[in-house]
Amino acid sequence: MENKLFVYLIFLLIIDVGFSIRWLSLQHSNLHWNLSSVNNNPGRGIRSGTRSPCGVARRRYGLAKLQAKLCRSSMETMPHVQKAAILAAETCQTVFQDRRWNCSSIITAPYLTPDLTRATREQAYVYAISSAALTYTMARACASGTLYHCTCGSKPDEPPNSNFQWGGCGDNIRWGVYFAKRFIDNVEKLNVSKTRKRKRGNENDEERKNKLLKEEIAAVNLHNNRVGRKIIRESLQVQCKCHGVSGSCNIKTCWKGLPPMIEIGQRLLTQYTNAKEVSRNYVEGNLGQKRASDELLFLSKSPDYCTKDVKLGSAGTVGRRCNVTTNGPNSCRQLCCGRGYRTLVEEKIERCQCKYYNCCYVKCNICRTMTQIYECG
Ligand SMILES: *[C@@H]1O[C@H](CO)[C@@H](O)[C@H](O)[C@H]1NC(C)=O
Ligand SMILES: *[C@@H]1O[C@H](CO)[C@@H](O)[C@H](O)[C@H]1NC(C)=O
Ligand SMILES: *[C@@H]1O[C@H](CO)[C@@H](O)[C@H](O)[C@H]1NC(C)=O
Ligand SMILES: CC(=O)N[C@H]1CO[C@H](CO)[C@@H](O)[C@@H]1O
Repeated sequence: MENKLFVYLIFLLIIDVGFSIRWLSLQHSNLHWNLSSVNNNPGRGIRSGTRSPCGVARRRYGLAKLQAKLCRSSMETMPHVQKAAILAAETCQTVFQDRRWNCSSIITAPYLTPDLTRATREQAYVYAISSAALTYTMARACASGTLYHCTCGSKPDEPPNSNFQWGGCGDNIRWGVYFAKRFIDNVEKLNVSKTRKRKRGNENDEERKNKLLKEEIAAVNLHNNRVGRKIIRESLQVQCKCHGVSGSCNIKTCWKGLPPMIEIGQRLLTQYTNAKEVSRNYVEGNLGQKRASDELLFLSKSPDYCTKDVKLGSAGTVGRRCNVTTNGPNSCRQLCCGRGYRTLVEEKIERCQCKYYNCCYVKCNICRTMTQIYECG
């Protein structure tokens, strides 16, 4: 464990891009985001902020300075930021659970493994889903009335058709996008401008190259964040409610709302599959100038994630459960990369053959079942 942490720390020192997804570590926090804990502690002294959940989030959960500031000035948004971290992590892990790269590295945030710092295809997905998730929870929070900076989304521009009228309360995508940009993009942008401004005098070639690479990775991250938010906008769907006497649908009101997050995760999976590798020249020349592309972009090819390689952020698939009867990505053939698999027998003890007696009394037997499970060698 210590060894692992040490390795993460080294990578933190070498590559310090990726500040804008460190907040995903809030998925593990149990902080109470209440104002009273801050208001007791105003000012700029050493002690100020130390008791505020924002200060803790900064020190322990890797929030960037800018994010901690935003946290202090609008703390009521923070439960929804935390929800977004959980939502992003769960969605990514569900979508990728059958694959060699199964998104397990998202849970090590704020420590990021190289699969999430080298501007890989996987990183593109994680940035997009994170920015999508934050847009999502904020848009919903506005509609649910828990934030005082925003309310329901504005009425859609297109006219309703004859059998319904716009009403209800739509998810406020505009505000969600606005907040996600401030919370996520600004951190990445700040880092880019900081590296640019730094004096060029004393640095050697190596440092200059390293800096340029960081800027390029940041530009790709920003692009993929934008793709994530765009997917949210495109996922809005018309949702309706009927009014009228006992179940009749005399009056129907509709609004635009978001589907379950997993649908957005699946859409982004398609984008992940079609993600485009771009050259560093392309990034310098095109990204950030105008809207370059709506595809997820990456700079570095990924390994096949078959074998463990800490330097590349590959956990390997040894010991992963696979399925012998399927052709999908979790088939033993694909998941185990041709190394073969072990067959294990698992004994399950369950209640079974349950019967009702009289009205309210259930009696069951205990059954033992043996099932075979398969694990990659
Ligand atoms: C913050 O809220 C939590 C529960 O919501 C409560 O237990 C805690 O005491 C509060 N902290 C302060 C300082 O008010
Ligand atoms: C994901 O992969 C890692 C590395 O192979 C493994 O340790 C972990 O158990 C996997 N997680 C799930 C949910 O299968
Ligand atoms: C393996 O895959 C098949 C086909 O998709 C499925 O029916 C079966 O339930 C899976 N087995 C396990 C143990 O998940
Ligand atoms: C290179 C650089 O400026 N990195 C900074 C990026 O932002 C984080 C958080 O604000 C700083 O701690 C880094 O030093």
